[in-house]
Amino acid sequence: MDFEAVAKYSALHLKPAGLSLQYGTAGFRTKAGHLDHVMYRMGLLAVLRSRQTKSTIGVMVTASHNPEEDNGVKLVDPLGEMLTSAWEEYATRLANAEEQEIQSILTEICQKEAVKLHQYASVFIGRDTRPSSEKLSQSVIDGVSALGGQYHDYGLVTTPQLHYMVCCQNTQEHYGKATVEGYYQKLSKAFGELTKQASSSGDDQMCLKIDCANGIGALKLKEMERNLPKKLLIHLYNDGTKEKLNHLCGADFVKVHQKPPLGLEIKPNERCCSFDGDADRIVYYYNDTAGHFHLVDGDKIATLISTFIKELLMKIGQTLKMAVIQTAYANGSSTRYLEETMKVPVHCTKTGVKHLHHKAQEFDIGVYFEANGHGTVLFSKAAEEKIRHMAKEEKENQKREAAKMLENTIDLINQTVGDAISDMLVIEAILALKGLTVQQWDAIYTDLPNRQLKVKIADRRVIDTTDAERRAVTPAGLQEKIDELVKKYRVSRAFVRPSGTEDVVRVYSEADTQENADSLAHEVSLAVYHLAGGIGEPPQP
Ligand code: G16
Repeated sequence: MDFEAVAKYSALHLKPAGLSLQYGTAGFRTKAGHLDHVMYRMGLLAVLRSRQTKSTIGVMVTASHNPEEDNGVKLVDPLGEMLTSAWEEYATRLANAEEQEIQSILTEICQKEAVKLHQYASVFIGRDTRPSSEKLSQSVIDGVSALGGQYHDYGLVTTPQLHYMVCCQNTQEHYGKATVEGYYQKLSKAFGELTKQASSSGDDQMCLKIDCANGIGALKLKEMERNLPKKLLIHLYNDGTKEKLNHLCGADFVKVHQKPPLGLEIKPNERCCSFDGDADRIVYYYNDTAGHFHLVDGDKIATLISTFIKELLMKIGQTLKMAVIQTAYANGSSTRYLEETMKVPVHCTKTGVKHLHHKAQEFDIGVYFEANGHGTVLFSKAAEEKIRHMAKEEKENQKREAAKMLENTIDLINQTVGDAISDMLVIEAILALKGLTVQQWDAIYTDLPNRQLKVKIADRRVIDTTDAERRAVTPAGLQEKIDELVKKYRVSRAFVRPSGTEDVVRVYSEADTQENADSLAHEVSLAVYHLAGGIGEPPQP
């Protein structure tokens, strides 16, 4: 290893004294000004991971749903999935190392992971539209170069596009072409084929208003639009030309505040959706004729997609094992509907796509979605082969057509990670094929009233959780207090967990009425504030 080069470049990317960061739910995230050294060091780490896996590794500079002033970095493993957890630990150690420790940590990783130093290394780099992202991605490039790795800088891309291209590259383009244009072509073709099969039920135009969170989604949808069939009419809002990223808009804002984003006027019954800052999440919504806002979140997306797939599987007579993976945030009504009405097994994991993704891999077909709209569908190799074979060889027309629909669905879905563009196209196609309006989709089940809040505490690491984050183990007395509060309300549930992307504790509640859900969330917030070291003003109702 060329330690001289590493040291020379390191001196240009010094760590601020006393700063300690953790590789969280989706990589490192904090104020952009604190991240230069982290980016450089993740460039170093990506080279080692690339040499160890003999594959291309991705580095995405983004803080996704966080405010514009923040930034972050996510590492992408060979098949487009999130970095494996053992390497998350190395990432944290490297990010927090003092200057003089970098060399020994790199050496240790190489020894433990049998990294061959002369192995070719390749890193794909992408970034979101934050003003700080360009400079930070240069720091990643310095890290890659210091260790003699090759890189391809894709510049401005959505996070899922980078995941997709890493996967394409490492599967010798079996998954698709490792270019943004290749991504557009693959998805557009699958969408066109799938919706062609809907044309017998009418040639209606599909109209959708999209809030792009003032982020990268707007740029990429504008590029993609010319590939898409004309009958999909999309109108883009919050395209980043005027307002700040994620400010009072975007999927996270809409989901948490349960109200429409700024900058998008909704006429009654119009179908609308919001992306987040790096376009890996999506939620739908509409206003009814009385002007009431209705959110159609990740749980309802999972329900729509899994119902569609299950019906097709029945048509083709396949008994492939399908499951839906959720987190503690999943609305109780959605879990009940899936298990009791749809008879689909449901599993709960910790928050973070990486956890859901791994669980989903255990099934022939794993549909995973977080309530916040982050999710996708995974098809096992065997399931995919069976479906593709039937789509080609099946003699019975009806069965073959259903298999073709499944095949096009597979091609339309970005199986590497949750992808707002791909998910949006899947949803639009399903609605068209099933002839459903957004209201009919929403009416599949009724959400239990719920509330999400944030509490600031001095050190969020004092909260430790268990049971897929549904119970707090520490600090002492907190869970007992939550249990006591939950008992005061009907059909109620609440939990708290430290965020892995923001310096806050998240509180979630559900109850029989919105008033009760709000009141339970507030009381739990107060308990967190008093028992876990709250800072600033106590939470207000
Ligand atoms: C990231 C993760 C998601 C997670 C979200 C919030 O999303 O990829 O899986 O749900 O953070 O995580 P936390 O509650 O730990 O802050 P994104 O869209 O911000 O990358």
